Amino acid sequence: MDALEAIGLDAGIRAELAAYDGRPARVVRTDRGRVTALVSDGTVRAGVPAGAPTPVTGDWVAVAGDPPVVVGSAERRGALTRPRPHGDRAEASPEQVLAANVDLVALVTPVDTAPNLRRVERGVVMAYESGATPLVLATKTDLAADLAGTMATLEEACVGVEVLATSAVTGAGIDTLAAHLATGRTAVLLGASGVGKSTLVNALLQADVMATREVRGDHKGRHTTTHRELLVVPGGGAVIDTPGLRSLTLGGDDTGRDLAFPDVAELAEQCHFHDCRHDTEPGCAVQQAVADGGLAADRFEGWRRIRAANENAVLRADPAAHRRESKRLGRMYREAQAAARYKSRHGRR
Ligand SMILES: Nc1nc2c(ncn2[C@@H]2O[C@H](COP(=O)(O)OP(=O)(O)OP(=O)(O)O)[C@@H](O)[C@H]2O)c(=O)[nH]1
Ligand SMILES: [Mg+2]
Ligand SMILES: [Zn+2]
Repeated sequence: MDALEAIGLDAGIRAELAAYDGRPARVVRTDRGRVTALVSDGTVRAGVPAGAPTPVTGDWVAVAGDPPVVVGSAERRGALTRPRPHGDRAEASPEQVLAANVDLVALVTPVDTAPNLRRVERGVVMAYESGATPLVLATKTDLAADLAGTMATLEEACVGVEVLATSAVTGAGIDTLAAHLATGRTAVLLGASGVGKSTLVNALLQADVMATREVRGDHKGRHTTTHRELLVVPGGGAVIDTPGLRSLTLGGDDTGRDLAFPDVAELAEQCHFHDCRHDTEPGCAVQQAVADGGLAADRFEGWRRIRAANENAVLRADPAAHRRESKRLGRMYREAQAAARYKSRHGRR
């Protein structure tokens, strides 16, 4: 099989790229206006013409010329994005694309300590927002004190999402992960620094390709991986290693949330008010389910956190909404002040 077909090049992408006078290539990494890309018989470094948008890791492009230049790119079939950080608004787009054309977004979660469920939930929402399938990759299972218990906790926190137990030390789960990619699919690994992303990549590749953190030595707070990079898996498919993300920022879209919380979304359909916020509204099916144990209180708390994160994202992206919200809070504050003054004047009742 053609090397590019093994990582997902199909007739559709070929046809799109054929419109440009060049050959198909897949971007493995980018730096300062240049890309490193895989072609059918190796790797090229190609320049990006001034003014053209820089492709991202995972993009399908056409390259031509000597020295090679990117002459066109295929429409993205989904992309993992995050809102640009504050103060980084000089860029035209409010979103930063982390990886393009990914089929699986793997939330890498070490189980040597209790997993951070709120973080995993955010990751699942982010994965759904990208249009890809989420996958929770539990790592370091060889160090887990109570593996069965931790896996059960993760599965409860990720309704409808596959949770795969892996260890680079024992090799557990690596074949299963490879099998997910063998059909030419691409996975991107997301997770905090030190969770074992690069170690997992090396296990998949059966070679020490990515540098991993030394066991000894003080690497506190330092990221071992500093670039996003796409790597070809020997049995087919590709994996994108990423630098640890300190926090996962959501884009404000409720679709991802509803896909990640199908249980809450289904209950919400039974609420008396169609725009119920499940706070104190009468006839709220979600609150009812929490009260009678049908919905775990912690799961509902996870949902609320996602809603809050989404609402924040919307406010950040929309200055007018931000001003409206500030005004609303200001009004609430003044009303509370007035009520307090009234109370102090007329005594508590
Ligand atoms: N015992 C054990 N240790 C592991 C496993 N996977 C990774 N580690 C160790 O965890 C540490 C961090 O691994 P990395 O692969 O460098 O972590 P990373 O997620 O790539 O980190 P960044 O590149 O900084 O984002 C290393 O010391 C690894 O040896 C595992 O399955 N079992
Ligand atoms: Mg790494
Ligand atoms: Zn409700």
